Amino acid sequence: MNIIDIIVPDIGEYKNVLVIELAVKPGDVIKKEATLITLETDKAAMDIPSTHSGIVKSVHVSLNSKVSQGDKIISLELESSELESSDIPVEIKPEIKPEILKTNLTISSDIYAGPATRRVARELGVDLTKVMGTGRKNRIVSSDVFQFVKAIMTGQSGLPGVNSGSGLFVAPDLDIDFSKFGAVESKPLSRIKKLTAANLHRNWVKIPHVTQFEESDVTELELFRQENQAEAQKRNLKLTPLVFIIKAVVSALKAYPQFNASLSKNGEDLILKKYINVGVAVDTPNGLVVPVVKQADTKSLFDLASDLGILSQKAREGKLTGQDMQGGCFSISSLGGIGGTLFTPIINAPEVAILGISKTQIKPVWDDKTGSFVPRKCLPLSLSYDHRVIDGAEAARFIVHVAKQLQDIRKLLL
Ligand code: CAO
Repeated sequence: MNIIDIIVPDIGEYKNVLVIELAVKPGDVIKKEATLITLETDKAAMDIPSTHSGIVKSVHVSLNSKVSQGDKIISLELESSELESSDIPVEIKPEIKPEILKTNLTISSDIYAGPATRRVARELGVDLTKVMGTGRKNRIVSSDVFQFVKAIMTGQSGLPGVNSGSGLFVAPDLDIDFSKFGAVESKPLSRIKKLTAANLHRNWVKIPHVTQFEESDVTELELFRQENQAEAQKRNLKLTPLVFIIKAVVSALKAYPQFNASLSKNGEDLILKKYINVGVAVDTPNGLVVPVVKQADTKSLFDLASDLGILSQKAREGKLTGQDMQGGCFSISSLGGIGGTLFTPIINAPEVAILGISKTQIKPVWDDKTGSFVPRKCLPLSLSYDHRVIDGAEAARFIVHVAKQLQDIRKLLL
């Protein structure tokens, strides 16, 4: 038997270089130039090819181990045709990784992809565990990697090639076996949850969010609301604070039209809308949906209460139509019926801002007239806005406007 050792060749000044891929195992029949291992330094990734053809008898390195020039990589039983060949010089071309899409590279020996595909993935910084293979036996081919990158760059999810039901980047260490630490149960995400997850993730990553907080003294408003509750009930309606908040938001959208807008596709223009449709986040057993109260600026408090009642009921029964959820200009997410103090809602693109509502609390507020603290009902507001479109000062003016409208019921009803 003619067995030779293939060693790490001259790799320049590098020493103790990390083995990031192991492409062979004992028993493999390999051809000359086949990749044996891939090394990664802080600047480059390089494949180390075999200098001969033959059968791998043993592998002397392991994944994540470190090697230097001269270290044994494998022992190879030479093919008969190789017996006469002498040492073949090997040229190693370091591949400088571009500074784009540098996701955490996850190393997995279970990935079914050839060295060329792996190289493409490395160059683009793509984690192959997230790519779905379309080749034979689900082998990942180069076009799958390009498709994956395209899906991410164009903000699309659910495309072939993106190996995640929700189109999300999954944390690289999610192949942990959690059952090692205790009992677990795996539950599939609902279709709505997957769609919401992909949208929220895209919006969070793509839109530079800032959240501005404010509090509104709604003591008078709450009195008015209670006084009119009986009348609402006669009409089979419920006057919740949200109805008044929609009114206040409509007023603020009229005063600050840049909030009633979307960026154009090329990002060069702001499209100002001359209609006011307000989306309302509704919590349903299957996940979050955002039906839209259409032409909110033309509606009375009772009309708004009626729309809200119908839409939230349809949402909870899973009966919303595409039409019900289209055309929103600005969204409101109210957690006021649940509790909590303040939160940072995520903008519902292509809208440019969203108002979060938390639970009204009784607080001591300083009263200049009496020179004392008096108990007042305070409603916490959180306005998240797209900072590419809206300046901080504009956001502060908008939220103060909303707060003042709610504070002074006469203004609201005008
Ligand atoms: N402070 C104190 N109480 C409030 C309040 C507030 N800000 N907002 C509502 N309430 C009260 C209501 O008056 C009502 O009280 P009663 O039961 O005594 O009449 C109770 O809380 C429940 O209100 P509601 O939830 O039925 O009605 P709503 O109009 O406030 O909200 C809807 C409707 C559909 C928006 C809401 O039910 C819902 O689904 N909210 C969750 C939205 C969500 O999940 N957002 C998070 C999205 S992720 O960013």
